[in-house]
Amino acid sequence: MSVYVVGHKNPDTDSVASAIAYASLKKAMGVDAVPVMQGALNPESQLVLDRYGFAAPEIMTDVAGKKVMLVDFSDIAQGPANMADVVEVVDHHKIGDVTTNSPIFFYAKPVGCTCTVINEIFKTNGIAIAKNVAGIMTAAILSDTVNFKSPTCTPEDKVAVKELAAIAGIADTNALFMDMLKAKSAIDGVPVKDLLYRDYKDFDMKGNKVGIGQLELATLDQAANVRADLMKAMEGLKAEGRHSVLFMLTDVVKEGTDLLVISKDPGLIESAFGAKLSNGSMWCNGMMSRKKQTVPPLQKAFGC
Ligand SMILES: [Mn+2]
Repeated sequence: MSVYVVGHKNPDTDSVASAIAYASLKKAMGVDAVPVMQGALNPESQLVLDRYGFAAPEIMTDVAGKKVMLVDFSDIAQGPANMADVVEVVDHHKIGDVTTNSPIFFYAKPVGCTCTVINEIFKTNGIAIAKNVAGIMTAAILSDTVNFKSPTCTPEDKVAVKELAAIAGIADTNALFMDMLKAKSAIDGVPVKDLLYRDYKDFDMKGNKVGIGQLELATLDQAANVRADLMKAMEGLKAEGRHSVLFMLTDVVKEGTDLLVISKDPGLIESAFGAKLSNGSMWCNGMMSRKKQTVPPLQKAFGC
């Protein structure tokens, strides 16, 4: 019976690369593991899979009656429907609310990327990583750590990239990152709804639903023409019953975020980040990571 390896909803490069890499590890260990994903590839992930010669994993949004291994998440809300038989978890986020009926392999570390954790598990088991698998793992770590600039990045992530890039034969990881950034930040002609959902997550903050999206850009100018439409689409999301909808326009080169805010209580959001809203947004210098720099101050402001 196949076991399905799945990353979180709205798949990013790490959740897809982790699923493929972990399935390849489990296959080498004799498990019939199949990588799947819960939605279409984003442009960055598409570039990465194309470059290293992988077809897109099958999309699976319901796992009724199936055994699943979770990579890059452990929250029920981030998983496919009917996730009742979780047999392994490998992650780098805070521990979520998934439960199991029996003891399982559950391995999470506070590093910048799930692929960094998977690299370690490969080594622990003495299993060689295929060249093309090492390629997508390298790309995933560069993506999740924003080329080592994110505060979530650890020395372990840097060492993992060194090891994996050597296996994959990648001479210039900066060039790979810039190619990914260009693919990711190309927004010309992309419908606003797609931009909004490209990297979007809902959070529960003391009973309040708070949506946070992020778009990483080479420069903020890239989003100037869609800013007003983004705000309108965020209004629509808020009207669906959310307390607040935040959208991070992150300038990867300047290392900061123009934070767009639609909220029932704008003052609360201002107090969370110690900045004033002007024209619906505020510049947060140094803000790069939703997980580490946007969610925790918000949780604190909401009294979580
Ligand atoms: Mn990740």
